[in-house]
Amino acid sequence: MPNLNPGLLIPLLLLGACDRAEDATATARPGTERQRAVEPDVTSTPDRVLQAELSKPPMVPAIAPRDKPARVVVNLEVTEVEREVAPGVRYTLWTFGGEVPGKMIRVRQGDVVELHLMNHPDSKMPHNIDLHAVTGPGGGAEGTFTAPGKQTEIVFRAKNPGVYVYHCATAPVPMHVANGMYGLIIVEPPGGFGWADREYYVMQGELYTTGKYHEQGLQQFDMEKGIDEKPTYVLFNGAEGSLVGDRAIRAKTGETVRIFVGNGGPNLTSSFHVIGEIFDRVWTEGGSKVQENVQTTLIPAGGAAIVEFKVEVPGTYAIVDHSLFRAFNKGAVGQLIVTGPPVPEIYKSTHTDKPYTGTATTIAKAPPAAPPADLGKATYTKVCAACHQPEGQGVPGAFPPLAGSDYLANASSEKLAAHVVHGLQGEIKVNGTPYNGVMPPMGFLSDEEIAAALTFVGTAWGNQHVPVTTADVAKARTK
Ligand code: HEC
Ligand SMILES: [Cu+2]
Repeated sequence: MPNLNPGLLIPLLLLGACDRAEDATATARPGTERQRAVEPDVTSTPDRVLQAELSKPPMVPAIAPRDKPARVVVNLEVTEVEREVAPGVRYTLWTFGGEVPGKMIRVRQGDVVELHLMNHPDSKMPHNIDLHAVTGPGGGAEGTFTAPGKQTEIVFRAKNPGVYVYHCATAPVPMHVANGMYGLIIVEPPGGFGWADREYYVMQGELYTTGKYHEQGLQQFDMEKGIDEKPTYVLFNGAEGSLVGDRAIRAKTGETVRIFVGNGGPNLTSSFHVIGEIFDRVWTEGGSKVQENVQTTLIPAGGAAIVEFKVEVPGTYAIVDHSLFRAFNKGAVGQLIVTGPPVPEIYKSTHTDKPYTGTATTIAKAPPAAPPADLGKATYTKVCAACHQPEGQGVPGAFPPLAGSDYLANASSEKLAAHVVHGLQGEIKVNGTPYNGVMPPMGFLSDEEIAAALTFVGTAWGNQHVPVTTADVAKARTK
């Protein structure tokens, strides 16, 4: 067949236009519409259906040279797993593919990506995926809201080349991201990024734990520290030491190293730096422009970059966030170990290699924000509706309804307040249907906000609960 690229693209653009016009009038979910519209193109190239090989960090999937787009099938499983995140410190991470950052996806510009998101039956929470490489509503999040034990599918065309963050976008979104739900997808430009001897995958992210830095044992997520943007840990690849010693990334002198660096955030911007190296080339912000001779590159939360450099002098190079307290006191250190003969014409020294040790830090608390006018409804809309839905109707199998809930009707005001302050988990029944999810503690809300939200919920949608008072909330806080 002659060069397929333009031929393939034109009908697709037309289909894309029809698709949008249809969406404006139809009530069907956009994900389904998009998928149907893209289909004819892909079935016309059945010989080019490929199964994507995803890689565990710090490895990067290889990509075979290809002159035509293909349909690439990506299977990504979400699991919630307890892991060691620092020596003696455990945390329940929410993961894409069992890894933090999530398994890396690599496709080519123009490929049609068929992404299946599977949520493991043991998960407690629903999850979804927003890929920044997607052109479409929510980056795919709307089409991939997946309850535990379910799977969903989206199909998208990878239109723009570069390296892109993907992340969970299920409410409360920053909590899902802080728990580890972020990763990178590479959309390879037609000519690739050029030759490199080694490619690695490094991603920064924050952890917010109720305990202090290095407090031992299983730690819980601390919403308040998240809101204050004061992480307990700032980490590369999900755990302190995940790129150190035996697990450091490696190269030999004379080789070119390319690192795809992402920042999951959810809050901080990374000042990414390799101590003792200069980035020969940086694809700033993961885009198409190459900057040269860079010491430190900024990587925003939800952003990425590609850094590339030739290693010339043997030794151990620390990879840091140059906001240095994060490196020395919160875990943001990795290592690149370069082996080879000494190169005295570039650098001469007696080699010393000192470990980094951290010390505990105390985190200041931010003052609470001023309350808005219609407090009950505003709080519900801002905090509760993400899970319980705007009309209190809930999500089957995931979030119980509040509208017409017999559980709510029969619970005392103090009990309801306690659920919001301390969270709620373990099986409960609402109108005869069992639910076994996790409502996170929301004690970061003020007594006034909690009382107003519960009073709103207790009297909206035909509910007839007595008002919940700030005294009820204050009492619940002491328990
Ligand atoms: C992150 C999602 C999430 C958010 C946000 C959330 N809830 Fe819940 N809520 C749940 C889950 C899950 C359950 C069921 C817990 C279980 O199975 O034990 C629940 C249960 C409840 C119940 C008892 C069950 C029922 O249907 O009557 C009430 C009342 C409730 N939530 C009120 C609220 C209020 C008020 C807010 C806002 C201040 C809120 N929730 C915010 C997830 C959430
Ligand atoms: Cu999630």
